[in-house]
Amino acid sequence: MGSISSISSLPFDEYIIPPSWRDRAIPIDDYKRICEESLRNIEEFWAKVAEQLKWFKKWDRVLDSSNPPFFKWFVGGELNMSYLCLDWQIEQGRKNKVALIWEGEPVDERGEPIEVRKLTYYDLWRETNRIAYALREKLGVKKGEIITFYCPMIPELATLLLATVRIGAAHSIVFSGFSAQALAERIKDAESRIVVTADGMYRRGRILRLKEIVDEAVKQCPTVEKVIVIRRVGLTDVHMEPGRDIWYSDLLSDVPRNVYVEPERMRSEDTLFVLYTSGTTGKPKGIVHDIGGYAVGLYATMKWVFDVRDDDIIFNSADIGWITGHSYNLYGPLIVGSTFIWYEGAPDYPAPDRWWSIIERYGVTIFYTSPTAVRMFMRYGEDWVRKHDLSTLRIVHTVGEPINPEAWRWYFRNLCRENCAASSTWWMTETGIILISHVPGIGLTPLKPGTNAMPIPGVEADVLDEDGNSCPPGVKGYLVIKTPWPGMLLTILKDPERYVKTYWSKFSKPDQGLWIFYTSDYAVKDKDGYIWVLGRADEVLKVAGHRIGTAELESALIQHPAVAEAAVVGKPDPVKGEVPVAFVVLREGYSPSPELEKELKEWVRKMIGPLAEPAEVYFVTKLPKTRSGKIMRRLIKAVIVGAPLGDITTLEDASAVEEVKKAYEELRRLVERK
Ligand code: 6R9
Repeated sequence: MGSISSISSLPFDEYIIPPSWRDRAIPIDDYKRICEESLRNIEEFWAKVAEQLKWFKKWDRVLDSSNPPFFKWFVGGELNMSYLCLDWQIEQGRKNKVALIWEGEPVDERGEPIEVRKLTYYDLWRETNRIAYALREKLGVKKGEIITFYCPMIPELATLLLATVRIGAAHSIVFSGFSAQALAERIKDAESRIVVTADGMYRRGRILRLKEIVDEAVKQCPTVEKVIVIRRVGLTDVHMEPGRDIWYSDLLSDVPRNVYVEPERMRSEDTLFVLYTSGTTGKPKGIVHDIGGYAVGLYATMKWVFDVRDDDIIFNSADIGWITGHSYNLYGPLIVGSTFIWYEGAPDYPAPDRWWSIIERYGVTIFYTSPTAVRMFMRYGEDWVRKHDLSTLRIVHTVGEPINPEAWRWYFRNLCRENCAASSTWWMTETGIILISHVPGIGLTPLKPGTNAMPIPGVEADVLDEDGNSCPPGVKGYLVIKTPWPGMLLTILKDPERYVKTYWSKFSKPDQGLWIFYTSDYAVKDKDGYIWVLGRADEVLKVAGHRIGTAELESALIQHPAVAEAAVVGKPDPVKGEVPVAFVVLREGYSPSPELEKELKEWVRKMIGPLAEPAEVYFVTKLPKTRSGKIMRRLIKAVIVGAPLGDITTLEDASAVEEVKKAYEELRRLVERK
């Protein structure tokens, strides 16, 4: 089973120290002392990390708390992310070091990759400068504007992003699996003048025509003036709107090879990027990240969580469209001057050992992936893994959702040969950086299958009950962060109120100067102080590690002419962790049918993207509601997971108990029949 079913089944008392890590192992109490020491003065602590980076101008204040919860890090400081990722690395002697190894999806008849490109720090630097020049001089890109990217994982994207931030603009990357509708919404919110895309992309041997999706989206976006198109798959019939669309190669054709663009001096608290993520309403939130705090947080976590050394080869399987791609598949690896791999395509193309062949081919030492991927490979079986020499691996971490102990054990045995540091790293789009994990770069505390271990130094986390009291070991509560940290979000784009309400209202006590960040996750601590995140406490699903709000799904469904009302809940799934399941009330004149079910699934696919497609659609005559008219998702959820009604009635309007029971029984019969 994918999800974590019960707290009592968690292996709180299993302690594992991989043999090759014995000399880097530290006792739990020693690690706790390091953390306590760091928390005595977090400003002093983080300033020491920040001093290791290169600033154009040093900060005046480490942490500005004058307008909480709008915390600002390293105010007065000036820096540039593109400079740190490229120029600074070259200054440190990495000019000819390979930065990015890129492997395209297509293979030859032996299954070997046809396209591999290796770009050094100097290659990236040169290309970035040329693009920066073109963006600024030819397209008039201004400091502070937001460019939207809808692209496959190709090297041009890396340099375009680095060029964007070099000249002080910000990016909003939209995952290339999102629909035209979802893309349009994000372009409009960011008010982008420029959108970057490719003609198409490869996925499982097929070509997806990305530019067409952008064309459809841009129709609804009056702010868009230019669409830059990278030629990736070589389609010959791409529509190019005169005056609006420009090929990437044409944009660069007359830019001198050796042009140098001085990196813009950015303030620490300026915006590096916006990344949209799901919340509890139908409207995605534009999470805004700063430059200074983010750079410092990334630098620290690359060293502590990934223990990066100069000869490491990092393979992170996350797409750039998610925060894990931003932080640990671009900026993180570059800011510490490492070599990292971008693989363009599907993990099981042409066969379920594509990733293992990549690890073998390049001698990957650090692998970062998701529990969903691990469970998918468990299904394919161990033989695919055993065919390959994975002995170079020394660290294999996961992210995105809780990892069930069984999946952890599988990869620890089969990928790690029981000899790697293997941690489930907890963090969020909002946190920017990993906050809870083992930190082999500082010292490895014993591993436990499925745990997130303890907060990194300089960060204080806890598990609280509804009243804000710390939960004793073994008791489930809400995960909170009790100190500001570098890398934290600045705000929600154009919606500071929602920022305060969503993250800082549940447990903060402003009158006492107490600001507590609410994560919306359930968690439990064990007696060693290890944290085990159990899943979301709000109406947000994690489908194959991808965050998707039930409200977004519901709002997509009710836009279909046949749908009067809809409720969506998550159902545990053995591979994806969770999948959406929809309960739908039809309008007059429509009746349930397998065809309509299929149509509604496709509708959601088209409105949001393939990852949002409901696994099942149930047609009901009415949805269970409280007296105040709120849909009782908890009840529907209980039906779906086969849980007794039990404590649900106590949570809701007591006078409705009988009705609630009836609704529960009715839904249960429906679900059991299916
Ligand atoms: C990085 C990322 C954030 C949510 C978060 C939590 C879940 C992430 C986890 C984990 C258990 C882990 N989550 N990592 N749960 N163990 N190691 O995934 O960001 O897409 O914003 O999602 O993901 O529920 O609240 P994002």
